[in-house]
Amino acid sequence: MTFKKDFLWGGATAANQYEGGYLEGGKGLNSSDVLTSGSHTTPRRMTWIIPETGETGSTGMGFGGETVFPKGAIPAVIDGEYYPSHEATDFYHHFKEDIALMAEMGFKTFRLSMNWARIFPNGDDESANEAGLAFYDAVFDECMKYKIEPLVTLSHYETPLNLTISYGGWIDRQCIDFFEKYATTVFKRYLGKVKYWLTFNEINCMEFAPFLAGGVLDPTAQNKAQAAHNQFVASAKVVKSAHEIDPNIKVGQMLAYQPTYAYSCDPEDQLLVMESMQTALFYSDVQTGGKYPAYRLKKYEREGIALEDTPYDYELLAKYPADFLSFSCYGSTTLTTHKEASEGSGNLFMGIKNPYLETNAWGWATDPACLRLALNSLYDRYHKPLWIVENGIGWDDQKESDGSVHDSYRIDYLRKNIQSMDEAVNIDGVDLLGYTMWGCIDLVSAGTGEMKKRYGFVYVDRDDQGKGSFARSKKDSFYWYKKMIASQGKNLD
Ligand code: BGP
Repeated sequence: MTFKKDFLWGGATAANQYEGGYLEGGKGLNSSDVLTSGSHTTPRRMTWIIPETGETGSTGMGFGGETVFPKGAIPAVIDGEYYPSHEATDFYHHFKEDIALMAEMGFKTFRLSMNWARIFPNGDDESANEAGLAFYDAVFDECMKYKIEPLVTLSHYETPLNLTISYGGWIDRQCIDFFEKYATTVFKRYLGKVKYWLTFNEINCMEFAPFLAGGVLDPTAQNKAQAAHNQFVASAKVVKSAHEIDPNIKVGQMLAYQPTYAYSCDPEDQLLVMESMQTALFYSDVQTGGKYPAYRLKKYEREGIALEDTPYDYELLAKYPADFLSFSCYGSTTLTTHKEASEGSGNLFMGIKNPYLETNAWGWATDPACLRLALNSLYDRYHKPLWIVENGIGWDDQKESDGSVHDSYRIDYLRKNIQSMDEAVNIDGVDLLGYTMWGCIDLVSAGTGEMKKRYGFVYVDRDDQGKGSFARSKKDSFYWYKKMIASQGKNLD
């Protein structure tokens, strides 16, 4: 079986994990700039200062580390701490080389995110920062040179830090206007260069890591609900303005989604799975489906959550849903109410170990069926075009002295996942726009801040202490992916 001619094969990245160029060209601080590194066992932290006393410290960012800011503390970059995103893997100075490597693999698309604080350094500035705009002009020109279609995320775990400090992050409705101004600025500036946009990366991350998702400092249930609502309204508003600027622009939603299994046939386990799926699907029910689902409204009623909203918000949501639904999917999650099962881990969703599946060193279960299952569930629910914008496997790759990396485990993972995607498209008839493998050039892990959790087709010489030359070298998977794209997904050998 094969994929349609215009299928968008490629790779995905995010500014906060890849770009570097910290404060260069007038960039302001954003939320990811205050994240330290961590590991599988030690959660990343975010650093703070109490301006009145000068006291500094750190707190968790979700993902196993609870967020508790002391009174008077604001997030800040602290001397002597190591922040992996500041240089990341230096796309800022390597974009020509990297895009050429992508072109060599035959990429039809390249997913990157725009660093909001590079365009509006404080988030609420009167006018945009020209040096920041010019940087992305150069990047998109390079893409055009190779006929690579950019897919641009407007906010990938980044909120200008000033919006957090001065407004409390996305809990303030003014963020809707700031975001709309940012989005319309870049829609107009890159008209004719960028057709595909995504609003918020893994918007449902608001449940687990609201600082990452929306710069929210005080993660109460009320605040998370409000911040999510504001992002939904912002998303609808930018879909509206994108279509007014050019009806050909497509603005998609981005959801973290993976199939979830019940560990046993105990009905209690089935109910647990249902509730867990509602937690994720609430975000696509609103942003792609166009309205709040009953199960979430009831939950808010039970918990005494009252949204600051207007009737016009709901008109916007219904009238301007996302044009397509994109999602990340790395494997599956297994859940149980039975206490004796052993713990597992995974992308946003913690579960238990599935005895039928293998895991990588970070405990993420790889599941050959996951893409077929995910694609079918989402297509059945929304009947909208889908796009897999993240899939891949993190591994502590070892580089040989000649620069080669023999990543047969990655090839094996991709082969099975693409096979599963093929079945969803060619057997089940799902409408799929594209596939972008996560972290196509090695970059910093979002969950742990490590470099050693690598995903790429291209190895980058950079370690967890911030050392390395940033030299790029091709892994075995580079050649495999190139062959696979050239055959339109037919040659998986
Ligand atoms: C998703 C994020 C990405 C990416 C990926 C892999 O949640 O959208 O930013 O990092 O997961 O996760 P990690 O980097 O923790 O391995």
